[in-house]
Amino acid sequence: MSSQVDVSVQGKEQATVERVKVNTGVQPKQENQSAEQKKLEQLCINTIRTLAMDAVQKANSGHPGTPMALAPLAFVLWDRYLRFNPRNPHWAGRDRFILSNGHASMLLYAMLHLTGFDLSLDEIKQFRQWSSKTPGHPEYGLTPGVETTTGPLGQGVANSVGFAIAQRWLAAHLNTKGSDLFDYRTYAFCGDGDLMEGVSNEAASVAGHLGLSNLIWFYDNNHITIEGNTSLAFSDDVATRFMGWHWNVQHVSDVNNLEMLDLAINVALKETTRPSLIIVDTHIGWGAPHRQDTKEAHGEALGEEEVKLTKKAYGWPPDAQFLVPDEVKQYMGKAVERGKQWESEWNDKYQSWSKDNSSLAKLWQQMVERDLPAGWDKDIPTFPADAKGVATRESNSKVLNAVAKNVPFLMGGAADLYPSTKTLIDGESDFEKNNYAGRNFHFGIREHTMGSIVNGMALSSLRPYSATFLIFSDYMRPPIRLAALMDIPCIFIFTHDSIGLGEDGPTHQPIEQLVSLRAIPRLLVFRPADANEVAETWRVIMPLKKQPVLLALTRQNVPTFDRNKYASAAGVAQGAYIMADSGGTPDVILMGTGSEVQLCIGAYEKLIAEGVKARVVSMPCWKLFEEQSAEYKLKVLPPEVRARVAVEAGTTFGWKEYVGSDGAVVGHADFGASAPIKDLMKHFGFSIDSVVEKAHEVMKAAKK
Ligand SMILES: Cc1ncc(C[n+]2csc(CCOP(=O)(O)OP(=O)(O)O)c2C)c(N)n1
Repeated sequence: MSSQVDVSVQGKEQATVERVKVNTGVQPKQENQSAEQKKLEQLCINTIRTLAMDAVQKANSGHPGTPMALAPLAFVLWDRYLRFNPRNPHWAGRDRFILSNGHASMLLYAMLHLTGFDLSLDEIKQFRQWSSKTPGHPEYGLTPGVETTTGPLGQGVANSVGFAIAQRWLAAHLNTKGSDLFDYRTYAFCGDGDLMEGVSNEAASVAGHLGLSNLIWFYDNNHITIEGNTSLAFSDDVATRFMGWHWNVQHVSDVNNLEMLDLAINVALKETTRPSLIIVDTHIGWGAPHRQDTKEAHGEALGEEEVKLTKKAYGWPPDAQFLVPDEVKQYMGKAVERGKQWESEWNDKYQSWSKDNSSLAKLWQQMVERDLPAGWDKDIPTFPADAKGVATRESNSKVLNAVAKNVPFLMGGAADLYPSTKTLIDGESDFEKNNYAGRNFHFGIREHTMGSIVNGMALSSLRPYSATFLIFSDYMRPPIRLAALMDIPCIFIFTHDSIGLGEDGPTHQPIEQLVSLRAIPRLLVFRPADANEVAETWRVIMPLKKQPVLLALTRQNVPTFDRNKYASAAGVAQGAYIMADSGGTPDVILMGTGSEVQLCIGAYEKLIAEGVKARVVSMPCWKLFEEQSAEYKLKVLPPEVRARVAVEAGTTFGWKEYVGSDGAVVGHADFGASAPIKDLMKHFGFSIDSVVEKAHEVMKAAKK
């Protein structure tokens, strides 16, 4: 057999073909397999296929065609290469496998079941049903062996870059001379949809730039998406794209040729400077007489008759359902012993490594447990009162650095904006191709993939942050939402958090972003009012093990409040707290967040001078406030006080919840404008006097 991988990508330009051709010098591993072994492998592959067909048919919902097509690839990879321990899906030394085309979830569930993960055949029979471990798309934390939640196309492969970055970082810090504990690889399957999405393009560009040779993507090149043939909307030369991003590209022209798959994987494993893409030609719905190569095979159950005909074509008993032949059970079940052995060898290595490197071992344990080193917060500053104040992006920089000093696994970067977001870790090096130990990341102007990469890093025990302007959270919303869905502790930092950013104008001024981000379930959105609220925010967020957080910070200075006069900023821990109060039942409550708390305080001082009983509630994090006891909430916002004013330089949407039908909101529900901040605030009505005026209005209305 030739040792040259076929790389003629769909007859595209000769140049492409020539450039991709590789003389591998590698012989297919399994060339001399016995006919019996080949038969057994085919039986395993058909079991994967039929389980997927049966599960989708039973649910009458799901995607049968892609698992049927990719079964040989999944089999070869999991049987011959992937290192994992089904009895301990969290084993740190395992390779990571990501199914980015998450709609093909039955492929993953079949693999997990057959290789002995805690996923029973009953769970397979409950595919897509209430409370099963086999949901429509793979969900991290729900199904053992699922490394990340996939389904929104492109996310999985983008996460995989974060996984690969994390491995490189861990290796740089934890591998010692003679010890390669952290040497795992990350494999991802993806389809046309994944590779059409922008986020995967950004991710591939990052991976190629960083030379992540520990990363291997398999592209399911089946020419079919939901609407029909890919020619409807897609004519890219994928190989050339990836070569342009400095990837090693190979092409296997038949997924059913296990030896060619084997060869291509071998070549990818030998690559030392580039990530690998293996383009694999497949036929969706493989073997189904009326459904193969059709769009219907993508997302419709085959139908009972077609299932039977397909099984017949496979040489399978047509009426058997969810059949796992004993030989398959036995053969694929060997993964359990293999995995135990791998892990036990790894554990032995770990024991001797940890004896010689106790401080590294301690650090690693902290990362795994998401614990923080003792004294992690000892350098967080307290900021003295200062009327001129400081922008919260600036105070955040100081606090971030104070925390980073004591938490070595806190790391991150910006999308080409660190001089503005102030998120560089001082004195630390850049994470680059020739320095995988760096803690400062340069994600380039790629916000979407920055979020997805950060998710992948968090899923790999690091504590990552990202940074850009709040307006560009719109470019990052999908990974932020997925971080919340997965319960992973990412830190999404956003600065320039309102029209207060000034002259850059309405394209850069967030209006509806804050409230729309607050609407994401489980995500904690913080908008601290001053430097000390920033400090307290970090005290709250760092110990969180399962919750992503988002910080909205100002470009402009805000006063540092005198905490002898006003309540301690430690109230941030309750999400909202009484910051100023004239005593007794208030006539009016003024509430706000971030840069507008100063307007509430200014108005409060004026109102109490007039003899009004007033209260200011700083509300840096709505969701945290909602989590407090009913008693606390009633204390902060007593229902009998109906005269309430909320102040926030953003849309008014959402504040009714807190001000009630008698209250008023000083906000701005339309787009901003390009002008100096002073003029914007004046024209849009953000002033102490306008808050005082609104306070009088609501007090009057509440008396009626
Ligand atoms: C971001 C995103 N957009 C749209 C969808 C809906 N969707 C699910 S699968 C799919 C088609 C994917 O085609 P392909 O990757 O070729 O998968 P195959 O048909 O080969 O299984 C689409 C549009 C999605 N899941 N995610």
